[in-house]
Amino acid sequence: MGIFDRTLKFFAVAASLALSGPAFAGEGQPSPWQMGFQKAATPIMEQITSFHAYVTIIITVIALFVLGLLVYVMARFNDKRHPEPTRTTHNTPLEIAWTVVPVLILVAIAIPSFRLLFAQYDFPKPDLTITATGNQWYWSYEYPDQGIKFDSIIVQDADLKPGQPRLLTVDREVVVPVNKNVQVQVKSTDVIHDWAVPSFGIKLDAVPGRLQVTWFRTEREGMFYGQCSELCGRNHAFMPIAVRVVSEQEFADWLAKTKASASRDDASKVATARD
Ligand SMILES: [Cu+2]
Repeated sequence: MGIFDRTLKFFAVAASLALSGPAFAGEGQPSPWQMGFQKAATPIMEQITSFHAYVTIIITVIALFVLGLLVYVMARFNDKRHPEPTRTTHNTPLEIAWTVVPVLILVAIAIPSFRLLFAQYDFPKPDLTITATGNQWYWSYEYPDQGIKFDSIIVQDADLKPGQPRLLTVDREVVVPVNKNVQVQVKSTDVIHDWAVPSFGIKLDAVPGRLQVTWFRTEREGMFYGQCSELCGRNHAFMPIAVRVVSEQEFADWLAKTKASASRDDASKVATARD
């Protein structure tokens, strides 16, 4: 196959992947050759996705327009076709147009942009509060109102069960109920980490000595994965975030089970301490 054929094939594959982006995008996790965002699991992420599409259209139209102007100028006003340079220095209508049109474009971008920003920071009354604390190199979680506290550690490749995604699976997942406002308080014990779950539209730095707050409300049950998104040292790539969204009943069951096992853990710790 010649280089031309190969290039053509590459672009054909790239174009078909780009067009089928949403079909490829994983549910709660990235998928091979994914081009777009992960499927939105919260209203905020839906808003982010549509704002992204809207701005991409504007950018594309502007880029094509400028490209068209350049090609036109090169063809029309080159030395051969236009040997005598024009002496034009001012054109008032044109100058007004190229000032006003960009202003209008910026306003058209600013309005939905601010609407999205305000929606992200418009914290609803939380139904559940959890604390995510970044450590080198794992996350620990706390449900302060339920008295639950645990570390969430990556599962090594050799220990993965069928269906568990590599580099994303943890031993203890965050469990939250569906259709509830979950407030997440993000902290760090050492360096700056970042608690990010793409399908929720969340990415928030965990800064030592500072309490950061965000929230989400998922519309579907399922597993949703994220990763630490601030380079934090040697094992930065190995501290995934796994959130399991379940029904209210399953959440109540999980709470009861976790509380019971936590008190058992405490008892065994006391026993070990005595030995
Ligand atoms: Cu990190």
